[in-house]
Amino acid sequence: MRPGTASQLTRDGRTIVLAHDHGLEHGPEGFTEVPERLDPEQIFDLATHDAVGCLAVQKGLAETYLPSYPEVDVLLKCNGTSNLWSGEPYSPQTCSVDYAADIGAAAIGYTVYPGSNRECEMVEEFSAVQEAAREHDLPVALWSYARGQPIKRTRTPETVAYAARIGLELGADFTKVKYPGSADALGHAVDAAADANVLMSGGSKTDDVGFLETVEGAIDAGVAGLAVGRNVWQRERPERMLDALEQVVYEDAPAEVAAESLRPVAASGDD
Ligand code: FBP
Repeated sequence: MRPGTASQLTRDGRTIVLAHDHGLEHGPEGFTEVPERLDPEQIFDLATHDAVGCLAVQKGLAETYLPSYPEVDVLLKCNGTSNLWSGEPYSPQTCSVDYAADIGAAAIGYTVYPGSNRECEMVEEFSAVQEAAREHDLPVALWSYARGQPIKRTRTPETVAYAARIGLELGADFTKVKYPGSADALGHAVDAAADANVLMSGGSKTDDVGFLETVEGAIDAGVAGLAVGRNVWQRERPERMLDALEQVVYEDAPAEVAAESLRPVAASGDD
């Protein structure tokens, strides 16, 4: 990481990346319970919430919708794969950094699958992207997800800590890792990443308070924030979850206090 670059996306050292590359990564199935969110305008509207440090999307969404939302900071995912692909994990580049900068990206995102038989290609491709991002003074977030034929278990504390360390070694400003199952294990990953910022991946939608408790534990463990998708936009009232996350991530509020934001306010009839 380059000292100072990460601060372009953080508030007092923390951030929430609203992840919405799922249309490519997971396909329409991810929208079954919230079909209205297939409309990217709903997501760009959501990304104007104060809690959101930036919105992670692929270039198609950025090209189409960013011109109408100049107030949204877009983290452009420069590679990606569909769920239809069933080979050894690999994520081909979908956008150059020059093009991302041209269309107004505020940051660059890239996935590497450490442990995949195609890791060498991905690391080489990421290295070129990271250096190009430096030329444009854009922060870089690495999605570092260990998976592939040699990886038996993708979320052990050691595997996730290794994934976090790889972000520091490859020069990412933020390294997004999967939740390794406990705050202690996440703390181990934070230690392994040293001065590089670790972001916790949100994962599939869970219950409200349970998710906020996990986030509280992650903040206590030293992560710089979250990159979260489904646990926000798959909810009926995603802005309420962002209200709650804002308190936990930026204000160190306990989960049970922040969870009050998820309750309907009877007096205003806002339910
Ligand atoms: P979620 O918070 O919904 O888990 O999103 C985080 C994310 O990294 C997305 O950016 C990406 O589309 C997805 O998870 C990939 O997850 P996986 O490869 O495990 O399906």
